[in-house]
Amino acid sequence: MKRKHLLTRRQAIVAGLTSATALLLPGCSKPLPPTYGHILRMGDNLTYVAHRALLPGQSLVREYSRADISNFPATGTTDPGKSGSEEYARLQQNAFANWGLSVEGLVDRPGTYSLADLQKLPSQKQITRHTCEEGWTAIAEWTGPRVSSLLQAAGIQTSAQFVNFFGYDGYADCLDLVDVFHPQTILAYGMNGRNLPTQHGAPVRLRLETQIGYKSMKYLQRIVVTDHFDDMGINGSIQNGWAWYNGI
Ligand SMILES: Nc1nc2c(c(=O)[nH]1)N[C@H]1C(S)=C(S)[C@@H](COP(=O)(O)O)O[C@H]1N2
Ligand SMILES: [Mo]
Repeated sequence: MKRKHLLTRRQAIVAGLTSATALLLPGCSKPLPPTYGHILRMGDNLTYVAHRALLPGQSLVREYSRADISNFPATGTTDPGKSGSEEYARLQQNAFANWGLSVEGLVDRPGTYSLADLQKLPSQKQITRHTCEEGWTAIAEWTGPRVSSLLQAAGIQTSAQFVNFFGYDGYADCLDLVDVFHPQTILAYGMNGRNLPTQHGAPVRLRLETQIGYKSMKYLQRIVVTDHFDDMGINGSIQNGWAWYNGI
């Protein structure tokens, strides 16, 4: 998909931040997530408020060309089957034929969506830059349906506010609906034209292009739509000292 307004997002942020009054815009009508008001996280709060105020139109991140695709390191968990998840190891043995993404919570049609179900949804390809908090970046092409397509297929209810994501390695995280419904937020089952490799989150990972790398959860198992913010306890990012919102 060719996209014209590639620089809009960064330009909007820079333009907005240089104007001090912009932070006072009443663009963020929803309250901040309740457990997110920690003093050490004030800067992140500011980022969250500024992004939500300045980027109401879900502006797109930059997309690259095939020639830009780079070497791509794998970090964090690189094989849940070898690091403690028997369930994942069993799915692996069967080439993920029995894998399914459980969709729960505030949806009219909760259930398990197989790889074939996800592949039936309209899919898109995007070549984007991944930025890890460790200080490296890498570019790859990702293929899969938008998270919004799945949630619409599942009948997301109007009371929805957040979506919680769970991975086979015990990771848990949550996103607000602005990020969930961003047009480049996808459930990637393909990477660089092949099935998503194990070290990068097989069979399906989240690609959340609007935030830093650790928010793109690998090894997806379950998603739950809720009407309240949940810090996800010790499996979530906040209690481990990571920012819940880390927009780029
Ligand atoms: N389930 C799960 N998702 C995860 C991680 C992880 O360890 N487990 N690591 C995160 C981090 S810190 C980064 S930078 C990216 C790394 O993705 P990659 O291994 O494909 O490079 O995945 C993110 N998602
Ligand atoms: Mo990372």
